[in-house]
Amino acid sequence: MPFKSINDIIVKQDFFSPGHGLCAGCGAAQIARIVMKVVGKDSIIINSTGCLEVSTTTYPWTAWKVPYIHVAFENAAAVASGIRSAYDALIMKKKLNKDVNVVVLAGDGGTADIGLQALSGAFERGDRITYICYDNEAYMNTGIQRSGATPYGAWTTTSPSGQRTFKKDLMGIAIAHRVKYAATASIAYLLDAANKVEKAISMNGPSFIHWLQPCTIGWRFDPKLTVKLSRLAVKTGLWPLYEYYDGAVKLTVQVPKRAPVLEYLKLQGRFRHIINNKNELVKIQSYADELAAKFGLGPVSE
Ligand SMILES: Cc1ncc(C[n+]2csc(CCOP(=O)(O)OP(=O)(O)O)c2C)c(N)n1
Ligand SMILES: [Mg+2]
Repeated sequence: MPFKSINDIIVKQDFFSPGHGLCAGCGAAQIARIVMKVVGKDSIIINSTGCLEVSTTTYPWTAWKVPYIHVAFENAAAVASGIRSAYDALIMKKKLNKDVNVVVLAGDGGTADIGLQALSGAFERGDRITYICYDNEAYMNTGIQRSGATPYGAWTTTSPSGQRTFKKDLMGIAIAHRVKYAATASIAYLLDAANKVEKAISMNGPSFIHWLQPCTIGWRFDPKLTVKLSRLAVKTGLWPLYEYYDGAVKLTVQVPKRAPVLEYLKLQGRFRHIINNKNELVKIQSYADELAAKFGLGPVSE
């Protein structure tokens, strides 16, 4: 049953507890909380190395109230596939009578770059796992190095004059594998996001969610702006909210009037060097316009 209101989600039990060390305003904490509310207690979480892992599992504490496995940077999807097979075998042999949700939470570095081949293998085999990439657009845990998901123009410690390439299209890669379900998500649109997680875990095959996660430290913004930035990413067209199911792509949140990309960029220190550079702004605006045309968003209104 889809969630009808935010309250339907909020009242659900928490399986990600608040006693963790993630930064104030960290979008990953909000993603983890919502994911855990939706997937519930009969779930196994597979988490590759990254901010979410180091900040929620410091011995002897853990923020996870369900079985959780920390895996190496490159093999989250492969471990999930193994766990899925083990459960399938136990259920088939009637040694277990209850199914579990096998859910990966992995960063953009762990997904777009180093874990991509394991993910491709799981998608190709059709393994029944849900893979959620929380995308803070850099290798944040090790000190803000660029990843394949870093957006054009963004400063990181390894793109000091601004990233020269556009974000890797992870959704396109998932869809090219003909996964059962793929969707983008935003913490500013919780109902949309929660319903996408619910759909993802109900699939009889691989599902993928690409979730934008503002990072106060790496993007250089005031922690109170996390949700506002998440919303602006959608409103500018830089982060269209859509889903892929049964061979078709569908926009799930319409944006009749788009905000100019500058509205989003100017709130983040990582773009400070380009907000007065017309050429760079035109490039980023054109990229948003391209996405808007592809997904059917409205025109920019100043
Ligand atoms: C094979 C390997 N290379 C490098 C590292 C060091 N390392 C640990 S976490 C991390 C960055 C993770 O980036 P991402 O997946 O985007 O997650 P985030 O920290 O941004 O949440 C790196 C480079 C590692 N653990 N293993
Ligand atoms: Mg990252």
